[in-house]
Order: sequence, then structure tokens, then C-alpha cells
Amino acid sequence: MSKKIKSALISVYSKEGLEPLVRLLHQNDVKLYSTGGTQTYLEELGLPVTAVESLTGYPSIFGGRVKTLHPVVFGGILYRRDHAGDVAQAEQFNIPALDMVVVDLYPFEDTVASGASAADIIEKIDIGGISLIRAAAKNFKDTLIVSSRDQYAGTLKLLTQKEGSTDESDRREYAAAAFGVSSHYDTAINQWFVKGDSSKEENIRHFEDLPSQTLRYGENPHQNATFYGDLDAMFVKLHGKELSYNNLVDVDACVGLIDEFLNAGPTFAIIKHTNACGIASAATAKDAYLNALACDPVSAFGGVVITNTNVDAETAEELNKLFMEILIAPAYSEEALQILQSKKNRILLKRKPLTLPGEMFKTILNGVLAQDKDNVTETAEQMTTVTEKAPTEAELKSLEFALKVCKHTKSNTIVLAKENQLLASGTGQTSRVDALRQAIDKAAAFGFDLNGAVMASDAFFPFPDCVEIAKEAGITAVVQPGGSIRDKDSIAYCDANGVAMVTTGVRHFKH
Ligand code: 93A
Repeated sequence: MSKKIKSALISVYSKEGLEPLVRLLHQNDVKLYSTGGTQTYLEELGLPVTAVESLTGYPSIFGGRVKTLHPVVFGGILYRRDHAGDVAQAEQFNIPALDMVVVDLYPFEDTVASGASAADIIEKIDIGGISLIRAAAKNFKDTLIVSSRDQYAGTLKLLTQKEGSTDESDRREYAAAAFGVSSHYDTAINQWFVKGDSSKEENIRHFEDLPSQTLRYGENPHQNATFYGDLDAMFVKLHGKELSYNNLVDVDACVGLIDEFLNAGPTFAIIKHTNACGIASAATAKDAYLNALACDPVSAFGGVVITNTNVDAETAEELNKLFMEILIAPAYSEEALQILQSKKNRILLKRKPLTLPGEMFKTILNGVLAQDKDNVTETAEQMTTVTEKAPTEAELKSLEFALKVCKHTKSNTIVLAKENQLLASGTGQTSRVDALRQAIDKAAAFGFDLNGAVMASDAFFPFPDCVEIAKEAGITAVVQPGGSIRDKDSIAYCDANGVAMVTTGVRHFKH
């Protein structure tokens, strides 16, 4: 039977290529329901969309593990439209019909292939999405199931030809494909469980099986070098020359840092020799970039720049003035690309969503060190005030910001920040006092007033000298792990001088 689609639930991992299909649905007056990230995407396209939460009465809970798993959603898919009892129950429980379901599952296999940790892999086992696929496929008599990104284009064609309706034979074909998707997906999960968690040790032993790329040279021109891994899975290169060894090291540092700011609003970071010489979040991309650049425009020359937001033309105009090696962004406007492509050697990368491995390796002596990445990021709630004076709300925000940067800066480090802007840092020093002095000198050199700024330290203060110097410079709040036997000396100094201090209990050395 031919059926007109009047409502659709869209919950997809990959949004690429989805736009024409959802625009067509909107033109056909289809009511759109959606989950978090997909909803934001549809809203950004300017399409009216109802949050699935307003159907279920629950927010997305348990870190997104439960988003669509609810009788209203599954009832709306599964109830039989030609069954009087089902129709009456749908009415009784206020369950709206869902005529079409579009799902693209969490990328389980890609996550395994990327060498991610077991914990990350398990989070990529899609439960809600696979259930939506199976439910809609079961009820193909009433519901059309689009079960993968590979079907967006074909579905657009079908719905264009059939003016927003589908025949039962179409829906049955889509159901067959859907069970193909679900069985392939579950087989991959089954194999991962059976084979066991491909451990760190295995990754090291088999790194030579990864795709490889000979680099022009290593850290210096007299060193040979190779990259083992799949850069194409992570970036689309839009412009510029080959990435060098040092470029790759800086790109890695950039990605680690910017991923701390995924939910922070527009943020730009500028990296030199793996340390941030500028980073800021602001209301617009352009302001974020200008504030990041202001931190240390001298070091920024020849740096690697990364952002968590789309690069628009006005930001591109500003970026274009800087000599930079690489720019990395999730997207660029057409106009921005034209502006940025004017410099021949500048490398422009578009970042694809990909979960990275949870472990890291380093050769030492006659072996290899393996460890988990430092994946702890403290929020204000995890900071304990240890002084009489507590930080103000604004200081707490600045402390959170400073600590994220600190975590990604070479030890020993001190980071000074204020209101979502890095003011200065001391990097890779052999003493914490030297790191602080370096930061204070740099802040002064670039015209920053440190009054009311905050300080983050990657490790505890063995002596009260750092807080003394910081207070003299105008710092009003400090975050550090704590745990020194002389913590009380630093705390006593802060109490006597009206400085707020919080501790986290977590050290963030980075060497
Ligand atoms: O973690 S889940 O298994 N729990 C759910 O209830 C659920 N519902 C949809 N994952 C779930 N999804 C998946 O979320 C979809 O398969 C899709 O891959 C993704 C879309 O999420 P968002 O719209 O927030 O980007």
C-alpha cells in the first residue's frame, strides 16, 4: 500500500549528505523528531524540529546511553495502523505515529580500527539506534527505515520520485537492508568480544601493519621518519603541502587541546612546539581567534592553529594575516576557503569525527613505555576550596579554563588565564618558580594586566614561593593538585593575603 510520510524520527551519527533529504522532508510537511546532536544539526539548517525528549518526557541520560529507548518512541514505530486495539492504545497513551526512521549507527568498527581503548569502544556500541532500526524494519508495513548514511541519497531519489510516499515493496526492501545493517553491526561486536580487547601490547607489535607514509624527514633533516597510521580517516586535506614530522606532532597537540573545549563555544588555539602560545573562547569565531592571537603574537608566527568551530569569511580575513603552517577546523565556508587558499604552502585540514586511541607509546632504552592518555578533566565541582576565601564564580570559570590548558602544556608549567583567555604560560621549565616567572614576564611583555587573573599549576607547590610571587603579580585565585607536605605553608600565605586556592587531587604532568 502506498503511504505518505507525515512524521519522521531522525537520529544519525553521520550528518554528511543528510541535508537534501531532510530539506525534502520539510518541504513535504513531514513533522521531524530528533535526538541531541542531530536536532542541533537540523536547527542549524533552519528546519523546525521537535526534540525526542518532549515525546519521552526524559532528557538524554547516562551520558547519552539512553536517549530514544522509551515506549512512546518505540510504540510510535511499532503499533499496527490497521489494528483497532493498537490504534486505540496509541491514542490512550498519546503515542504519535512515526512513519519514517532515519538512523546512522555509532561507528563501532571505525572505533575499533582506530585503536581506541576498550572503554571508548564499548561506548560506541549503539543500543538505541539498533533498536530503532529493528523496530522500524519489523513494522515495515507502516514505517520506512533508513538504516545507514549510505541510503540518504537513494532515499532522496525515491521520495522525490514518489512525491513523499512509499510503497510496501519499497519499505520491505529497506527493512531487508536494515536487518543486514543490524546483523553486520552485531557480528562486528561479537567478533570484538570473542577476539578480546586488542591490547596496547598488540598495538605496538602490530604498528607496522598500519598504513604507513614516509615523511620527508624526521624532527631534523638528517633524521629519516615514517608515520604509521591513517591520516585520511581523520582529516580531509583541502590545501597545501605534505605534513612534516614536526607538523604531525603539533597537530596531535592541537587536537588534544581543542578536544577539551568541544562544548565551550567558539575556541581557537595556536600551538608552537606542542605548547599553546594562545587559546581563547569567545562569542564569535573571530573574537576567539583574535583573543588567542593576542596572548603571544610573536610565538604565533609559523604556528599550527586549530578551532572547534566553522571558519567563516570574517575570521578567515584575520587568519590570513598570520603566517601559519596549518589550520585545522571542522568546516570552512566557501568564502573562507577562497581567502585561506591564497597562500600556497599553508596546509588547510578539515577534521572528521573520529575517536582516537586511548593509549600512548614512547620508545625508551631498549623498550617501549605504554600508558593511558591523561583523560581526566576537572570541572569546578571537582575542585575543593582549601582557603578561607573561595573563588568567585568568574574565577572558577577561569580556573577551569586555565587547568585545561595546563594539562596540555609541557611540565613544569604554570598557566595564567582570565575569562576564557590564556594570558601567558611558563612551559617545560626545570622548576615551577621558573615557569611562573616566565609566565609573568611574558604576560607583561604582551601588555596584560594580571590583576584578577588566575593561576593553574600542573603539580603541587613544594614551597610557598609560587603563591607569593603570583600574589605580588596580581593573581587572585589558584588551582593545583595539592598533596605536598608543605601545602599548609602555601595555604597559610593565601589566607593571610586574600588569595583563593582550590585543589583537585589530580596531577597533570606532561613530558
Ligand atoms: O547510546 S545509545 O545506544 N542510546 C540511545 O537511546 C540512542 N538513540 C539513538 N545511542 C542512541 N542513538 C544513536 O545516537 C543513533 O544511532 C545515532 O548514531 C546517534 C545520534 O545521536 P545525536 O543525534 O545526539 O548525534
